[in-house]
Amino acid sequence: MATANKSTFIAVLMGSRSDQPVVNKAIEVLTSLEIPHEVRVISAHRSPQLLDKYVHTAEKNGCEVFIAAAGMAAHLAGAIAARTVKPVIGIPVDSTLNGWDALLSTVQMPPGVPVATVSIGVAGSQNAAHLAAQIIALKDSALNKRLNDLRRETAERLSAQSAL
Ligand code: RP5
Repeated sequence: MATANKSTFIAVLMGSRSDQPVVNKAIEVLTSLEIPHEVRVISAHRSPQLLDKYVHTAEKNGCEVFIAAAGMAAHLAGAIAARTVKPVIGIPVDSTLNGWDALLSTVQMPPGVPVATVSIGVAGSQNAAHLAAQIIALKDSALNKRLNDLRRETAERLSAQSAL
């Protein structure tokens, strides 16, 4: 898994290795956009001390956005948001109840401690990476251009395929 250097990076966390197939979609997007990222498996419930240490260390080392994927009682993104004012994006993983449990656990944060929650599963995972990229692009003009190029290329490709 990729490890970021000291400059700005995105931290991608998952609550369990069983979340990895979903998280891989976010990693693919971050890699294709050439955004430095660091990937960790840390559970909010099973390894809370490690989570505490990781969030503070990552922030000190240049993490600008946290992405957190978890299933079931998905408190990972919220637990990160409780420890930092960097933007936190939550991916609800569809491991049980079609992901409804994780969606509600991730999105229903109390006022003042937001988690930007994307849709359930692989589509949400891709969007988490795109949203994180858009946040980083606020201060990175080269990345901003790559994102606009990607939107234009997608529109052109779909336009070319539009005739039935
Ligand atoms: C959550 O519980 C994890 O994010 C995972 O989605 C789910 C099940 O975890 P495992 O039992 O597969 O480790 O904390």
